[in-house]
Amino acid sequence: MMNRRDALKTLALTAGAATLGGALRSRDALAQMGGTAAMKDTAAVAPAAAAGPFTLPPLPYAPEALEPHLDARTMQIHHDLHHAAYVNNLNKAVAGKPDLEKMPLDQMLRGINALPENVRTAVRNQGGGHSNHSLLWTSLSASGAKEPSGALKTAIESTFGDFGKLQDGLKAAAAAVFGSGWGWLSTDGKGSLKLEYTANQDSPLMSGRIPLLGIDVWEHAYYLKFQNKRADYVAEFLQVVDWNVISTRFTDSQKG
Ligand code: MN3
Repeated sequence: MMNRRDALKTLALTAGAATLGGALRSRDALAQMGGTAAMKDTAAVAPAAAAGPFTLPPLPYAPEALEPHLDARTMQIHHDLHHAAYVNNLNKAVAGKPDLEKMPLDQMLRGINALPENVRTAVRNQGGGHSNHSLLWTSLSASGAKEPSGALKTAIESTFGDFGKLQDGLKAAAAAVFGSGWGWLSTDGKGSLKLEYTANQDSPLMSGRIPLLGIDVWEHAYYLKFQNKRADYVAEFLQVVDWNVISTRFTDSQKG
């Protein structure tokens, strides 16, 4: 499975392919990201797809793959409608701004405060939404590693005591969000770990950190199945995190 760094590289490559048409770029990006023919078809008919450098990555599994923990209908709506809207609106925000059309998303979010004022809020919300959700789908798997390994396991033990305490911390970070936002495990890229939360679609990238795992606690992420029981949703979410992916992200984050 592709990790986030690869996904964002793909986005950067896609953004750089400025001479190709929007549809072709979109198809190329999906092919690079390993989407199946069925996934490409689904993405190709995503509602009101705006031409532009950014494309909706396919869900890396079927919408029902994470049942009974996360329900198929929520996964489908969350990916096909909510994430698609962030991508489309980000494309609209950067349209006609060549510097931004070519800029990798990570770079845009790290430098959010240096962006022109007339696009800053749109990139913050829509670019943050695209980045956060792209990381989200690839963090989950029905059959992934149930516990961290390698350097991440060691860092969790020295920072939090043990994996159970980290999970308690993630639940607390997710519970601490008032309104819409995300709970995070993040790193500084030098081996340290931190639990944090952000409002709306803000990313740890915006404060110079690297997100390893984000829990989306917008109501659209859980309301159909869990209604107001956010803590129940977070507990189920944590059952389908692929800790192999998160462990790899942590190792990669220290490679500069
Ligand atoms: Mn969401």
